[in-house]
Amino acid sequence: MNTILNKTETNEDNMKAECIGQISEIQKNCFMVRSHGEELRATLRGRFYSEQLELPVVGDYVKFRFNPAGDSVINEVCERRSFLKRPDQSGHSIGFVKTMQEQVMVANFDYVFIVTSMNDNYNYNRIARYVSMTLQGNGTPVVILTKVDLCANPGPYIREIEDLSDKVRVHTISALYGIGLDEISEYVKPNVTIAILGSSGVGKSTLVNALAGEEVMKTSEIREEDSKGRHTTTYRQMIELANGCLVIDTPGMRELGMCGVGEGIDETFSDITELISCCRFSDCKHQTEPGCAIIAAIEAGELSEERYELYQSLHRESNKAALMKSVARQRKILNKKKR
Ligand SMILES: Nc1nc2c(ncn2[C@@H]2O[C@H](COP(=O)(O)OP(=O)(O)OP(=O)(O)O)[C@@H](O)[C@H]2O)c(=O)[nH]1
Ligand SMILES: [Mg+2]
Repeated sequence: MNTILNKTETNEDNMKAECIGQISEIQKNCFMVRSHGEELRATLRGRFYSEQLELPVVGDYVKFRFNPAGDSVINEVCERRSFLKRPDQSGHSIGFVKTMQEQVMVANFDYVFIVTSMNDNYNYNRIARYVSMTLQGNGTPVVILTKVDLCANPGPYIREIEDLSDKVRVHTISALYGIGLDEISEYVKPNVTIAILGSSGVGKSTLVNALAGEEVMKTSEIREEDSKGRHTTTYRQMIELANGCLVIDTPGMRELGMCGVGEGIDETFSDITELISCCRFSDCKHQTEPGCAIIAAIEAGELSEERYELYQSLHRESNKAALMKSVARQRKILNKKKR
């Protein structure tokens, strides 16, 4: 499908040809495009800015015009088969969002490695968000519990993740000591793309280095006082491993909002959605209605109240953000009309 740069063509032919490449790195307005095994510098065509088109992200396939004498020019972003997005509140506090938009973080991955270490960083609620976002974005979530060499008893963490969702798989590793890497090698295959997400300091780049077998990413020690990372990786970067697997390393995320990921939440909590479909009334609010399968499951001890509360709170948050996004969009349209 890809019209890739043909090196036998003359420069003039190349100038006319539209090629397809994949964005491997973005720094300010400079885009690195991988095409035909080479990395090219490119900038965006003016209409991306004048028409406020969605900008490419790492992992995106783009159509570009090759320029052998300097920066190539990206004309168009191809359709994404998977993507992760989060609300971008542009500096406004959550109740006062005027310009809320969604920001796509990475695209066209197969797996999302949700990386967390088994110390203060571990947060069940955050993992549930990552899983829901991944499923919503058409990827397969894999939870990677790192630094197993420092954890005396990883069992409870593993069981908790296994109980979170039947859509997620979990592995414990120590990238530093090479423990558990065999298990995850089943994902690391040619033509597979893996996006690696998680907080700063959990060992994302150390894992990338272990997979690459050399130091391709810089790493640094976490702070002693609070075990937090130092935000060593500062931009998203796609690395091709020797076997042709693509790995996207990302900067540590501070917080993770969700917007319009209702289907992903339902997929994560498929046991709850299945129960809901068994309620006697299709508009059941699961409060006092007779024949409510949720109430019955909680009473029978088959569904914990905490799990149901988490499911509801994630939906509330996702719906609220989606509403704010639509208000912001309407406001933008009105403002345009006024001008
Ligand atoms: N003991 C132990 N330390 C690890 C392991 N993996 C990573 N570390 C250490 O954790 C620290 C942070 O690792 P990084 O790979 O830089 O973390 P990161 O997630 O990429 O952090 P950011 O780039 O800031 O988002 C480094 O000192 C690593 O050596 C592990 O499996 N065991
Ligand atoms: Mg890093």
